[in-house]
Amino acid sequence: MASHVKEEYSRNGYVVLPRLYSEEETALYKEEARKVVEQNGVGKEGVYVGMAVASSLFKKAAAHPVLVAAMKEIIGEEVVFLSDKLVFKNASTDFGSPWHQDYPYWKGSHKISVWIALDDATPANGCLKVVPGSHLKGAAFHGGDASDGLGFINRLGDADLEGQTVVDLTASRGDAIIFHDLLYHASYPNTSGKDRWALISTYKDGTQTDPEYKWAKAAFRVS
Ligand SMILES: O=C(O)CCC(=O)C(=O)O
Repeated sequence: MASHVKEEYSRNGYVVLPRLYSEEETALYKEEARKVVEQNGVGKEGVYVGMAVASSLFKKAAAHPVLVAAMKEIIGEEVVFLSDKLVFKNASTDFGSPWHQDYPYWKGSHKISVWIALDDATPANGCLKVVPGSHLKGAAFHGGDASDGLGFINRLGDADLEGQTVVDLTASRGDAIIFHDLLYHASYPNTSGKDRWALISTYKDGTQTDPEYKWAKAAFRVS
């Protein structure tokens, strides 16, 4: 069956899989994520890396067959899950993520991430925003000011965004947004007082050799 996944991903640098996870699955993941946060905390950055290490439920989520099929279209036959993280925003952890590409964090081969909504996400509670097609510009210099202590040490500067078309990616619980590691993306602060939790999982082409990634503790082939 012809699929839009590869074409859309190649053109825009991202593609949405609506309702990849059911209401029940998403509720279960949020509940499990809450337990992980209670046990480990997320600090001021609102980020907890290693959900699939903390719970086998997230390992299972990472291998969802529809997601794996989409990844295979984009990556090829050998799809490896590397790691995942919870990005947690609520009334007290309300940061917006600054504009960046993910590539400076990964290095080596290109990685593909999937942003999974554990809550409905809008500009009011911190949904993603992207510059469609920006992945075609190549790796940008990340010289933006990172002195606010919120993490995200790699930041694009204002000039990189000048004149660019920005699209808000509102999402429903269970939606998955697959995106290229060169896509310019950011997220809104959460001004709603309500939760905006997202699970972000990262994959790579298993045929590519890479530096040793210490953070990829739960890496496994999913295809
Ligand atoms: O979920 C968010 O608020 C954005 C996270 C993000 O941009 C990232 O982790 O690369």
